[in-house]
Amino acid sequence: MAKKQTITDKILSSHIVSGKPVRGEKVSIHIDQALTQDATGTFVYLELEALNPKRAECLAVSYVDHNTLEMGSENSDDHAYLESVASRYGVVYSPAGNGICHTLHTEYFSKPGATIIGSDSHTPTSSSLCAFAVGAGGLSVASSMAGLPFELTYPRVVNIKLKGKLNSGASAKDVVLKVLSHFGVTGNQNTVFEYSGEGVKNLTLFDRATICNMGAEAGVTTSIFPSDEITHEFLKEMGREGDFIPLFADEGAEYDDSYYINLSLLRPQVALPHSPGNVKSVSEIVGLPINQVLIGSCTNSSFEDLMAVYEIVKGKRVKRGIDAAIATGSRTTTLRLIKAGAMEAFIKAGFRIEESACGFCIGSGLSPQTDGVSLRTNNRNFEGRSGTKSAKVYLVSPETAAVSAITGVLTEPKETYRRQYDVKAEPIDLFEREYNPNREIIRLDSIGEFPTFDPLPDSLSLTIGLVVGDKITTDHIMPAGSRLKYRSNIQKYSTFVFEGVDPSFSSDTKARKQKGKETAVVAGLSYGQGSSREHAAICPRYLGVRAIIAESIERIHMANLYNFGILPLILDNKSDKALFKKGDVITIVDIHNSVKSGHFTILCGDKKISAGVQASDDEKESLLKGSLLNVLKSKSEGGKG
Ligand code: MIC
Ligand code: SF4
Repeated sequence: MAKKQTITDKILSSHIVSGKPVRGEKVSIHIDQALTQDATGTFVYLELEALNPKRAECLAVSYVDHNTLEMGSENSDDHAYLESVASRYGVVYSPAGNGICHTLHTEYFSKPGATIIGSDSHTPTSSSLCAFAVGAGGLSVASSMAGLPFELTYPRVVNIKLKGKLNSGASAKDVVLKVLSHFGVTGNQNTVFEYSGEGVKNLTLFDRATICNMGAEAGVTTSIFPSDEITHEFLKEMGREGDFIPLFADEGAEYDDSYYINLSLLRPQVALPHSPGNVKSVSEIVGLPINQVLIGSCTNSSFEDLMAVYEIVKGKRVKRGIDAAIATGSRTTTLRLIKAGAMEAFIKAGFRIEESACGFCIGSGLSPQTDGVSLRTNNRNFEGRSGTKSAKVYLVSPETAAVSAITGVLTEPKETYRRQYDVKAEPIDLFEREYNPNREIIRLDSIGEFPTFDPLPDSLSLTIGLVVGDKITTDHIMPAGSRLKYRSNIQKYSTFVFEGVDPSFSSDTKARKQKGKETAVVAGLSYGQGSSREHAAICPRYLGVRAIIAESIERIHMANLYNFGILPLILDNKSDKALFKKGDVITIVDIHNSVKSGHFTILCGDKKISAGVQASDDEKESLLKGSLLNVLKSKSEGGKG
């Protein structure tokens, strides 16, 4: 009898190019769609240029949504490059102002059964439409665009069963905060959360999008909802009925684990500073004084989310002293809100209306006051990400944010504000679709030189440049906010590596490199969680970091380390971390054989410490050659010769 399949099994088995569909094994899959955003995108396209296919081999969309502030010419220079290179390779282009990549991709491109790769960790938002959408480093996205398969570990699948219906002020954000409080933000690599149960039909498409989006905070590969009548209706409304296919797990499919949530019993939740996994019920901390309320981001900026806000704030005013702002996720939502009369109500209530973009979520504007308390509907509250190191960011649903904006303190919403409206979504022609192989690519000042990466030597003597604790995020490694505009210039951006952790790290590491000496960083659990930014590997590598020695490393960051030739050494005994001190000089010998066997011995003074690298053959090749780009380039040159 044929094996009963999960949704994950169904999509992956129809896309496998090589490898066996066995949990924990590496498989390569064909990719149907790729998305990029500007902050990671300039590098994706510089890499695509290096690979130089005739044109993008899959449906690819380049969104401009992160760096839209344009304080100085850097962002505009990047946009000019992105527009021209999109035309050159036949990539669909979405200019600044259209909205956030994940919201737009869900509205206009994602479809049931598709495989999607994106240079952004929240790409799983598109799995709300029953696609298999994963975040990845830029080079992995560029190679998918060049037509190469994408390698991943065949995931374990956790069934999250929903029953009942949300009420009493709870909404989708509270569901995913509950999931995060149960699973935490570490130790969920190579896992998919598949949602099922009768409660699923009570969640709208954008409720599902919020839940899939924040699965990224748990570190899972993706989170998937079935393709049902809600999916069908959504695609019809967006003029894409032809993209619909029903898709469910087989009755009796085998899961690796399951978790139940009764939506009817769920109450509003809040993630406390500085982690999305630090969750409590709002009722436990009601009355907390706040300074700022920000509603929007790729998590809670849909029509339904903002109409719930409208129901709460219409005819009222934001409390004096509270800085309150709203940003829609896309132009589609903005137009619909205008038609429904909600924009007028927001303006009269005293909200600032922001552009449809990432904005405050990535610390691009609206940084809170010193020590300020900010209530936000976005998905990450890492220390300093808001642009104010001393600020405390709390993550809540749009309902909780809206009632609190009126009272001026954290307040629990008690009723249901979600209703049905007659105003339907209207698809708009927002995208530039052009393929001009002769298009001249525009390279203005912001676009720096792409660094080169020398192969891995057989022995290394490295100075421990930094020892850090658990849950070091990519925002710690490569800050965004006001530094984001240097993303296309590694020489400049690398001056900010670990800025908030150790301000002299960058200059010390670079000075060491100039003397011919290289560096290692020692970390605890879950190193590199958060964003997909490959700059968190490229910039340290540029400064001379050759190894990360850690208790564990998160999936996307691990792939970025392989892609740019940094050794990710996982300690066999976690307690050995205590043996390393900043300034120690370590030696690693017989590296080439160690990469092949996966077993390393690190010599630190008179101590011998064992560590491992669990890489696939392709990842090993990338480590040895110094970067995946070197591997791909040598293959294509070999092919030509
Ligand atoms: C984020 O939410 O951290 C970002 C900014 O969208 C990143 C991508 C980036 O760093 O450009 C992500 O999630 O991958
Ligand atoms: Fe943009 Fe924030 Fe979403 Fe990242 S999490 S894509 S910065 S809105």
